[in-house]
Amino acid sequence: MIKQLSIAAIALALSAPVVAEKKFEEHNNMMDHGDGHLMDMTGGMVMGQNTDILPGGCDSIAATKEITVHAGHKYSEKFPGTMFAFDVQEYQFEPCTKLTVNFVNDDDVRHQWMMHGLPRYLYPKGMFHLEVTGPGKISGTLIFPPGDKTYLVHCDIAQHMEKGMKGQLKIGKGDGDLPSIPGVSAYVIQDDYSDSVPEKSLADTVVEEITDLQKSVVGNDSFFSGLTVIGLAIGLLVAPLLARKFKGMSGGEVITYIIDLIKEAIEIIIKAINWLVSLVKK
Ligand SMILES: [Cu+2]
Repeated sequence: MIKQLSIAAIALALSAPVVAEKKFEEHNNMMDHGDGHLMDMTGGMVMGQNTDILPGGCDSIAATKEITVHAGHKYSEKFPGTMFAFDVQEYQFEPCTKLTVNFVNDDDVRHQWMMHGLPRYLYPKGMFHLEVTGPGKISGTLIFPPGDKTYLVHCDIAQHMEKGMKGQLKIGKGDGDLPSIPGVSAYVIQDDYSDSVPEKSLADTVVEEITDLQKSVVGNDSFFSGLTVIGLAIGLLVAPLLARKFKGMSGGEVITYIIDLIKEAIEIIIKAINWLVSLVKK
C-alpha cells in the first residue's frame, strides 16, 4: 500500500504543469481558408493575402519587395508616453509594388500589423492583416493599388495603437502625414501636465521660509542644520528652568504643567505661521 502511494505521489509530481517561457515560433504551416485568409492553431493569422491578382489600374507589378517589421514593447522606449511600437514608423513604396511582410512579434502578448484603406473588391474589409500571439514570425504578401496615398498600419489590440503601435505606409508620394505617428507627426491630443503641478501649500511655504531663515542665520555649509542649532539653543535655555519648576511637584502636576506648556507653544507656532504667511503674501 505504501509503495503504491509513493508511486502515485511521484506520478503526480511528474505531471505537475511546468510554466515554461513561450519559445519563438515560426508560423509557416498555415491552414488556407480561402480569400487570402490563412491561420494556424497557435495564434498566427494572415488576412487579405494577395500574391497574384493585379489591382485595377496596375499594368504590371512595378517592383517586388520584402521587409521585416518588428513589433514590441522595447521599440517604444524612444517615444516617451508610449508602451508599444513597431521598429519602423514609416514605409514608402511605388504604386503596384508586390510586398512581402515578415512580421516578427518580440513580445509575449498578441500583436498585429494591419493595413487599412485598400480597395475592397480585392481585399476583404479593405484590409491586409498579419497577427502573431507571443514571440514568433509570420509572413504575408499583398500587391498595392496604384495612386499616391498614405495608409495607416497599426496593431488593433485594445490600446496598442493608442499607446504607440502605429505607423504610416506611403504609396508613391502619399497624400500627407497621418496624425499621432510616433516620431513622424504631432499627436492629436498632446499630453498636458501644466495643471498637475500642485499649488504651493501652506506647509511648503512655511518650510521654505524657515529654511531661508536658517540659511541667513547659520549659512549653507554648516555641519549642524539651522534647525538643530535652534533646537539645541531652546533645549539648553528651557531645561534648567523646567528642572527648577518641577521641584516638589507631584506627577500629575508635572503632566498638567507640560500640557499647558504645549498648548501655549502651539499657539505661538500658529501665530508664527500666520506671520510668515503674511510676509509671503506681501
Ligand atoms: Cu499589439
